[in-house]
Amino acid sequence: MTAPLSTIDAPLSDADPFSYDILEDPLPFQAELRAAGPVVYLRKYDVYAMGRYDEVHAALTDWQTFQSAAGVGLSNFRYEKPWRPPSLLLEADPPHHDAPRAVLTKILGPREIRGLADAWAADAEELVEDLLAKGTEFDAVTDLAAAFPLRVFPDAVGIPKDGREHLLPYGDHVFNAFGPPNELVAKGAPRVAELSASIATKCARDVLTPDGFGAQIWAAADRGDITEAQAPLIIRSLLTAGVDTTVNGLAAVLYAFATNPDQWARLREDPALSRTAFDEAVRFESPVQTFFRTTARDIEIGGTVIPEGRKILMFLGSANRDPRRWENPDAFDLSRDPSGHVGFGFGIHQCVGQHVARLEAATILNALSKRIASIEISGPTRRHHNNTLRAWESLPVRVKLG
Ligand code: 4IA
Repeated sequence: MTAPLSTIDAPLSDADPFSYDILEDPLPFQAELRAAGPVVYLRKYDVYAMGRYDEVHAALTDWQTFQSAAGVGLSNFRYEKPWRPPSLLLEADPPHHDAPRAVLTKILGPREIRGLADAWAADAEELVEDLLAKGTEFDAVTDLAAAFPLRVFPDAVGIPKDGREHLLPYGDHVFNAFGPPNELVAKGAPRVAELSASIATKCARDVLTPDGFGAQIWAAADRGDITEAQAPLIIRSLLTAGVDTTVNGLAAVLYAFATNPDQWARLREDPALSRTAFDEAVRFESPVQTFFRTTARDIEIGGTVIPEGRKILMFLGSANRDPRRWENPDAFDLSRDPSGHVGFGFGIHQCVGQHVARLEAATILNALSKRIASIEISGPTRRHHNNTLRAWESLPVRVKLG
């Protein structure tokens, strides 16, 4: 399968972006990738890669050339059977993509979800009060970043209480499975059948509460906007894409504030900055670091021709730190306008749940900023390694009230 090197005119890299060292700290590798050129060939995986903002942004916008239906992981669905039925959103191109996307765009729209805000604010305040009642030292990952989405999002979808402990491990495996079949994937393999079966049971019409996102997806099937066969898979998308991402997005913003106390002070002065803060954290940390596209035709980029049918790895995290696009990209800075970041993707596949994620983030930040004068890291931090996510296992923090 590997093309003879003489036919590859891109700069070559022997790096493994899914190796332990690069997952632990991807930034030095990303700087090398951007320096090497607009397109680089990764010999270890026989794929192309892009690390600069302009090319990543352009490719995400050009879904006709950079298709998703062959999978957005390393595995090429033209030759390999997908490990689970492909997502009707993420792993689809127009026209198949469009009806499921239109249904979710409406259900998860900014106006449509506004009704959740008051109940979520009360939940966030209760979570913060209960936590502070126990003390001023806690783990910002388990006690906040994971606890809040798990408290509000499964209820918003309307799934039963039992089996919710499967959501994070299932997501962790799905995000690993976009990468190569390395030890991270092997570690998840023993539980795949159990976790997939559990998630599937949550997507059935009769287990969902009558008012949640899940029921609204079934109502769209009743109207004929999507088919009955599509409904459970679209609910599966919410359960796959809606938990680990927001957990790590919240962890990212909490880590950014704990290590940039001046920015926390600014947020306290102007709580309306909470939304900017979250998008800046998504730019800065890029919880979803990478995914692939597949070329639908030969395409020339910066003097390199990528042949039709090839996988190309887009480094969202690298594009979001590209100094060609961002002034002082390694600073977490609330005075910046982070819009245009590709942390939610871009173009027709751009995160359909982004308004939900922003509401979760703004809600928890508002609850915290009312009570907490400062946050600092109080012990050794630990990354969680995942082939796609830039994630945290543990962020011990100490807060001062006020
Ligand atoms: C799906 C890229 C990521 C956020 C994502 C993962 C899974 C799905 C969608 C998006 O299963 O549809």
